[in-house]
Amino acid sequence: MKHDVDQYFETVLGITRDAGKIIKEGIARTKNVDTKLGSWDLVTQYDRRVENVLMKEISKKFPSHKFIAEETNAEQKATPELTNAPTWIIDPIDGTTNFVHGFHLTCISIALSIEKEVVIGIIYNPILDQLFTAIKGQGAHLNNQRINASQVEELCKSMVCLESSFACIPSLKDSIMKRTEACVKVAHGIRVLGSAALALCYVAMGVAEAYHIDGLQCWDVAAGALIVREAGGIVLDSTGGTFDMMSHRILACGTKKLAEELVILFKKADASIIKININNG
Ligand code: 2AM
Ligand code: CA
Ligand code: CA
Ligand code: CA
Repeated sequence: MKHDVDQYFETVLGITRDAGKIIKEGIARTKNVDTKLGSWDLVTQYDRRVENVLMKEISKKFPSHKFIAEETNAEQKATPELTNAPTWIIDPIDGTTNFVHGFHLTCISIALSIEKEVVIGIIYNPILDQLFTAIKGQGAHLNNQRINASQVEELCKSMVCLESSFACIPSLKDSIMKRTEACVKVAHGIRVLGSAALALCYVAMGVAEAYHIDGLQCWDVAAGALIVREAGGIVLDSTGGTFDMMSHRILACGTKKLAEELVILFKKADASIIKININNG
């Protein structure tokens, strides 16, 4: 079947902008905040409302398309499975903790996968009215202006975006702390923005050189990874291999050289944990 990707893009862009109004109106209001995996993993009535609106409106236009969406997935307690079918991968609010605190870095992230390849990425921050978009092969844009990833090749000249929330997960904690420490010692600076999707957009527009965290889901990274690549950046598995959005490991950089330096640094950081564990018996 032939797909009119440009038409899918235009249609879902309009739906996304409309859904953004819910976030813009909600950010200053009282929210009902529930937790999922733990006290750091939040969800509000707005996450569910935005997701429902997006799925309902997209289904009306494209009834045969499938969805992988964060809150629906959480309710079903399912492991997300990607098929060859056209599938909209939706994070209704990326940066829920920011949203709950009224902190302005929060967005909708939507990607379209066809034959397991992401061909559309849309990330919209309705508070700052920043719309990041990419269609495969057509470059990356912020509010219709072309954006490009940084050309910086050395970590000592880089701004690196990381995450802190996963440090609450015992299996990830040691590695996150050691990798963060290693970056702190070398990089120009590190930033923890609280939105994976927006951090990837900042790599795409060259204001950050790298973004990394292990533990994310496909809806956190599907759109952002395409936007980084279309901006000329590189997206890898954080072990240095091929990126797979279903694998929970991501390293996005402006340049290949910087990515290589970070992969080596992360390997050394992880090896130091194993040594500590051996020394502690
Ligand atoms: P979310 O806001 O959609 O949950 C910082 O918390 C970043 O990590 C956000 O992009 C957040 O997405 C993502 N993230 C993914 N899984 C998370 C979890 N279990 N707890 C907190 N943040 C999570
Ligand atoms: Ca969440
Ligand atoms: Ca998310
Ligand atoms: Ca979310």
